[in-house]
Amino acid sequence: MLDALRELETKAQAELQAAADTQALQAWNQAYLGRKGALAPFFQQLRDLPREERPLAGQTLNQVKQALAAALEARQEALKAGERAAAMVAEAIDVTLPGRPASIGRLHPSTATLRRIYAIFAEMGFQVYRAPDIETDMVNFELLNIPPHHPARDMWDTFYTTTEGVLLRTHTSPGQIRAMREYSPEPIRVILPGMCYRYEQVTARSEMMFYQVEGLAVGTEITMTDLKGVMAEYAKRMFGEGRSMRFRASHFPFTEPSVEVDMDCILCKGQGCRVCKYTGWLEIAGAGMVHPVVLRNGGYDPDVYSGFAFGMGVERPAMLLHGVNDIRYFFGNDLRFAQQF
Ligand code: FA5
Repeated sequence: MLDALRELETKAQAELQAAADTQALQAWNQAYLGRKGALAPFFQQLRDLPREERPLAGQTLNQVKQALAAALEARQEALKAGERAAAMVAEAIDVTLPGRPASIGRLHPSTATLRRIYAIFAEMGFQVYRAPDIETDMVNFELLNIPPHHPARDMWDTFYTTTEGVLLRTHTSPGQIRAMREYSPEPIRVILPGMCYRYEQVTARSEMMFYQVEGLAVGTEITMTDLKGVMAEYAKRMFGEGRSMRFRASHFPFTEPSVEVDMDCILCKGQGCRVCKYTGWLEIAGAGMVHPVVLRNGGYDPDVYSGFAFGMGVERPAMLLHGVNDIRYFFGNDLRFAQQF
């Protein structure tokens, strides 16, 4: 029996070393150490041995069983370690690769331009006044001296809500009424920035939504000279020293007299180019003295008070400053454009 046991141990050890995965180990375990395994009959035989042979045979049988169990455990550990090592190689992470940089947000080009404009007017004593994008027909048109039949409504047609008389503002001028009604009879010096909306053919120069900045000054001694000085100062600070200005007679229902404010073309320096349509001049704002009817609608007595107002785009000057040739880039949501600023 002892010889047979030794022989079995040698065979079992050899098979164990050959087992290459956990499945093979399980099969081996059943074949040798299991209830019906190769060792089990030896325990039966033990009972049939002569009394004097039993201690040595029993001891040897236990030794073999323990040796095989220990060998199984060692083999299991070795296999696991091998599997772990293989996985480390197969799923290796190259920690020397540089990390992906966190992307840092930046200001939208319109916002950046707006902030430049705020800074320029802040130094001239203008505060920012916020007015709503959603307006009533009354404030967007009627109180600005544009009654329902007025032809200017065609030029400033907009998008309407399903609520009668409520629309998206076409310009920032209705904010004039809101600021005047809040401050009258105090003097006012504000700029009113914000988004405007128009039922407009979208082209390289015209969007259906764009920013404007309105300016409004109301007091007892405000004259056209103040308007000219403020516009000239703005042009100089925004577009550089040595600007020439031109004030062209124009018409807006809410100002009287009304002007278009032009400056010499910054690209061709007044020589004439494609951008200024070979005139040498670029329009930078519509402006004028606040119409007496509008002053009255805002709560100021036009015999005592006067004021000037102007309204200008934001994307168009940004296009000039940064050499952008199509306004549609501003709200096209293409990061390749926005990231250049
Ligand atoms: C007005 O909107 C008047 N409310 C301006 C004003 C205010 C005059 C106060 C007098 C007193 P206008 O429609 O011209 O005017 O627009 C003013 C500026 O807004 C334009 O010079 C231009 O820079 C910008 N703008 C107008 N329409 C568009 C458009 N579709 N896309 C981009 N910018 C536009």
